[in-house]
Amino acid sequence: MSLPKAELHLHIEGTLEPELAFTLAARNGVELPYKDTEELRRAYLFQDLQSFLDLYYGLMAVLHTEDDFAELAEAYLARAATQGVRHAEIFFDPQAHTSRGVPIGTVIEGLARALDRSLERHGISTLLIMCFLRDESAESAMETLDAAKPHLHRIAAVGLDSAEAGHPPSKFREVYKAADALGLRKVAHAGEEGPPAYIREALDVLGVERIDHGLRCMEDPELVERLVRERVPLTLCPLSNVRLRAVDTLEEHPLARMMDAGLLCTVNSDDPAYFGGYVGDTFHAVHEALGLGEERLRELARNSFVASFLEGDEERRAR
Ligand code: ES4
Ligand code: ZN
Repeated sequence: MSLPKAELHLHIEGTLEPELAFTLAARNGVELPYKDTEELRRAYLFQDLQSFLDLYYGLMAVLHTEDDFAELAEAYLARAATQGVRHAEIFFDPQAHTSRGVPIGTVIEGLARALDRSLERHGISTLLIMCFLRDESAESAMETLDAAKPHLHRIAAVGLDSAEAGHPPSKFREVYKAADALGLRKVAHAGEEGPPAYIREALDVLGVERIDHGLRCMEDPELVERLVRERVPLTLCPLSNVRLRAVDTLEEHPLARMMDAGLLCTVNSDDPAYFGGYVGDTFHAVHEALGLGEERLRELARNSFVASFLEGDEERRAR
């Protein structure tokens, strides 16, 4: 089934398929520590978030030019269209590229080239969310925000990602304040591997309007009550949670319980090239593993538009 849906939790670097990685490696003269795409795919057995991040940042070494970023985004959009995606709010990690000497303008303008023609080519409206790496310093995040200033017309929101434990949202209070003053909207990963307290901090200290993951809110009934009352959307990524071992099996994923509790849940793919499926595949997987019926799947698809940054006519068009 291919319900029209919005994808709200998608790292564009996480859509780098092994085939494209090898193509770009050859084009840019980058030597990869894998013999071929099969050997690379065999390395996709992760113990936790960090073991995934190590491989993920390593493979980004193949991305160099505007063309590379445009091709990466174009490949995702073409694929997303086949999965019923009508709107995509796309994360990117500028620091993972600037730290390798790739200018932030190359990243943003390359991605923007594919995004600008996405509605016409693929029927998908798009916007960009610039993420700060939370395991880097707040100063580095502030420098990144500063460096993005010439490109701000291309950026809708800021986000926070990478290794969560030990890097609470409050570390980025000033950066989010500065982003807010620039008119950017705000989201943050919280409660993926970090505790429920990080979800509260993301709301209270950073002022985010959406929580990415938020899985661990289920350990804190008072927090669940608040998220329900305030209609805070959660961008859940069930296949990611299985691959990174936040849950043991998809059958044990709390998605159905979270919906029953009244949480505003959405289902997303996170890093689909690494976690075994794009967002349509993810809908299919939760249908099979959790027995979510058609009504629940429709609710998830509807929620994805409600939780998106689209409003009014734009939202009606996308649905
Ligand atoms: C990520 Cl699954 C996940 N969690 C945190 N940061 C990320 N960056 C890319 N994928
Ligand atoms: Zn994520």
